[in-house]
Amino acid sequence: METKEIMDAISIKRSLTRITHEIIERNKGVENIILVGIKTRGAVLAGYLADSIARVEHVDVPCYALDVSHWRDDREEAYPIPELEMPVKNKKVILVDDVLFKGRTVRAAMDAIMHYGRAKEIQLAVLVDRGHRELPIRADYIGKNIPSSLQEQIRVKVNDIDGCDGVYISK
Ligand code: 3GP
Ligand code: 5GP
Ligand code: MG
Repeated sequence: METKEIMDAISIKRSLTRITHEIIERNKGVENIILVGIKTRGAVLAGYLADSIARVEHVDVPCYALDVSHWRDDREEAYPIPELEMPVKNKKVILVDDVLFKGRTVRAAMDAIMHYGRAKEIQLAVLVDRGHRELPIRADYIGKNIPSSLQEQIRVKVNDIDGCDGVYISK
């Protein structure tokens, strides 16, 4: 199996810094914004974005980690609704995930957010968009577009879990 690095720690940092500025520009600041990262690695990336926003705007944006298993359409067993205090009512929710592929995880995440309340708006930030959508879903903020074949695998590593930051593709 051949593995190629497509983003190193510095390029991930630069992408997240750019996305930080895009979020601030589009929303004219960060008032009323909350970050919701999809577990597992999306939640770590949401934390990185929160740190980055704090550096630029000097505001601590609330950041939550969401497990969407209960709302997925491809799980045989039943998953309970996670006990999570996540006030989304009237908030601009920025969903964060590592890889956007078929779009089904984001669909599940949107259902999850609706469960916790009526958000004012939901926006989507992903580190990697690898294409192959099966649902009409697109990201508002993209670290890197990585056109991929269905046979390829993209591996996102984050320091807290994997000991380093990087994105790799293997075939
Ligand atoms: P994550 O939860 O940290 O995002 O789905 C479990 C893990 O497997 C995910 O980690 C994800 O990164 C990784 N993964 C790699 N390839 C795939 C894939 O094709 N589909 C899914 N659902 N996960 C994948
Ligand atoms: P989707 O539901 O859009 O097909 O997949 C999105 C979710 O599945 C993301 O949370 C991501 O973690 C995981 N995923 C899907 N494909 C890949 C992939 O090629 N690489 C990695 N790292 N994760 C993937
Ligand atoms: Mg993920």
